Amino acid sequence: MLIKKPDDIRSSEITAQSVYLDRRRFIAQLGLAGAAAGIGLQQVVTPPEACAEQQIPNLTKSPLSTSEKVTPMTDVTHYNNYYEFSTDKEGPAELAKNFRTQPWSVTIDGAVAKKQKWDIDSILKFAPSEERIYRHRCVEGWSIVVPWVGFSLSELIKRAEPLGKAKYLEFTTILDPRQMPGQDRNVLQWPYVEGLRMDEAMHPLALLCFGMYGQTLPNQDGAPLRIVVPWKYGFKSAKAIVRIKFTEKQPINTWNLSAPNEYGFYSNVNPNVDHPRWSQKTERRLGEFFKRKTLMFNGYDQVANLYAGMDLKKNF
Ligand SMILES: Nc1nc2c(c(=O)[nH]1)N[C@H]1C(S)=C(S)[C@@H](COP(=O)(O)O)O[C@H]1N2
Ligand SMILES: [Mo]
Repeated sequence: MLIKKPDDIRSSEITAQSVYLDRRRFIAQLGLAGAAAGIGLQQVVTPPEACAEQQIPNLTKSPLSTSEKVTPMTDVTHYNNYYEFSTDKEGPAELAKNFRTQPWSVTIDGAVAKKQKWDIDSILKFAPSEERIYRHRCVEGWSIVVPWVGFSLSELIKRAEPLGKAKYLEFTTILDPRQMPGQDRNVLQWPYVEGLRMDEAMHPLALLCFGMYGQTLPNQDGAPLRIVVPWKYGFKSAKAIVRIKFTEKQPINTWNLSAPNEYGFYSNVNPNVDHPRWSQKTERRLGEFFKRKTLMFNGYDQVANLYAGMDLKKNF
């Protein structure tokens, strides 16, 4: 079967994950043995593709960070949703290894004062790089805590000079089936598209992201540029963005197009609104055994006022 809906993936792959983690621990123990024998731990546990990432200098720490325990980097980089490469969680790490992220530019168009194309390097200079440790919850019921690197998306939006009629932002991922084997399959409609309402996108928590764990983003996590919207389900956080269009009408996001009764436009994390095929009341942190309660807005209560007066059961 080609189309893997989250419930096909859920229990089976979460099991696979715990097996995988056990394997990592086993390798780590080998590493300790290696250290005793004079071989550095890093040498033993660092996967070869990690070499491609570069350290990001002058990081400032963000007051928006959670103090919760950060998920180990190897888990975050080897348990991915990135259907352009694979529908398997372990697939993107390997299949995205040679993905080209240079040169890279982002087209800014739609309802803006001036349509333009920005080179990635110029975008990274818009504001100082911050480390933001966020909870991140997938609609499938797993979650992670990641030290992302980036700055507020609002820094880009103000430079784009949106017109008064711009009410939404539409984010488009690169379309390049020669590099992205998943785009030859009809699991989703390509390219991947996501959207935010202007006030959501302007909220300081909405992150324009180009790194994690102090380094540039690994390809499988959305290099060279993605968004991270921590109070929404993970699929709202589009990877490898090449276009940001300012629109008057609400964009049609890819997962909504694929299954409108299951994935809405807003997709705020909400334990009180079940997915039609499973409960959203609890989640499992990667690397942990016991499930924990899922919090409204993923615990980011400061966004609640964006939805004042809205029925979040209808606008799921
Ligand atoms: N372009 C693109 N962006 C995407 C996806 C995808 O398949 N393609 N998957 C989404 C989903 S379902 C999740 S949970 C997060 C996972 O991000 P991570 O792999 O960095 O943890 O990316 C989101 N962004
Ligand atoms: Mo997800």
